Amino acid sequence: MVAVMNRDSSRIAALFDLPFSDLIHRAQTVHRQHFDPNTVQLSTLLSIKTGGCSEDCGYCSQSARFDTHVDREPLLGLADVVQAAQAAKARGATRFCMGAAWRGPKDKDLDVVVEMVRAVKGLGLETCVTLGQLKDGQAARLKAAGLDYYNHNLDTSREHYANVVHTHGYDDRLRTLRQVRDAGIHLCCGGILGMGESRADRVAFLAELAALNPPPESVPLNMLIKIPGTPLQGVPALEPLEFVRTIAVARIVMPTSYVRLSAGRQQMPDHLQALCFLAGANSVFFGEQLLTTPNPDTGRDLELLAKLGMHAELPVIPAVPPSKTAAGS
Ligand code: SAM
Ligand code: DTB
Ligand code: SF4
Repeated sequence: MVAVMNRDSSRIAALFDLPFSDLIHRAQTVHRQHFDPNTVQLSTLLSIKTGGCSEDCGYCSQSARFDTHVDREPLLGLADVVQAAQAAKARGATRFCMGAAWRGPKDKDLDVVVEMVRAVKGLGLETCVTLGQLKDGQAARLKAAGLDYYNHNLDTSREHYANVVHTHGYDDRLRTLRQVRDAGIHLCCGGILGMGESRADRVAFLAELAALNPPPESVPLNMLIKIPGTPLQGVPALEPLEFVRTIAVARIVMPTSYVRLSAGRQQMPDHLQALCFLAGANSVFFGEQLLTTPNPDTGRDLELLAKLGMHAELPVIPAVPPSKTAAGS
């Protein structure tokens, strides 16, 4: 079935077709209008509940339906989470993202996560969670606890999603995104490239993200990590320059969003990561582990940033209101 192209999709397809240098120039120009091009935002991930997930997402190590290297573990305790968040802050991360392998949280699980969000926020870090589909009222509870971002990816085009996931659908994803927005939480929403999708799927995927109105504040773009035991373990690798092109087009169509160069950096040489930054990526996951797979050592990352003359984004210090005596005397 050929997807119908609307005006936005045609514009996005035309960007993909540009000569590489022209595309990168356009992306750089847009990037510099909205961001310091030499600053990268650092987020650290922690898997707070690993494995045993009921869903069948064909890329995921954590589905109970596939025989992978990942075993099921219980929800972490508050003290372990606080310790990991403190360590992330000490290394220079400004956001702490907690991920759970759930179709969605039960209310009793959410009670625990709410305490985690409150505690991490209390350390002066931005907070993010990715817990799957939400039920009515759950987003408001997370917002009240101090949640800044909710990560929930569309992952690919609507059409290709149905080839990769069968236990829930694209409209379920969109419903959770709406609940998150309605609760006043920032959206972190992106996807995975290299899942055997066509360029038309990548065009449709970016069109969906850009149409979220406003687009997600944070857009993680992951290169598929091929997990032995999953249905996508043998999918042909995406051409790296096509990955860079996708980042550049994302930057152009979502000019004020942070675009995160996400999973897959461990497998990328420095010069490919540099091209991704040149294309407009301005955020990474920082820390030696993603959820169930390795990420580059923090030492290697700091060296790479130094080689490129780039630096980590500093925490946003909340403004202190003037005291009554200072203002009044
Ligand atoms: N269960 C929740 C959900 O599905 O939204 C949260 C966790 S899920 C692991 C979060 C995201 O990680 C997925 O949407 C996908 O984009 C990314 N991801 C998972 N496995 C991956 C892999 N093997 N390679 C690249 N990205 C992956
Ligand atoms: C996102 O888009 N990428 C992160 C985060 N959101 C939760 C997860 C990447 C997972 C990579 C595979 C793993 O470590 O299991
Ligand atoms: Fe993995 Fe999330 Fe899908 Fe569960 S819902 S299988 S954790 S991607």
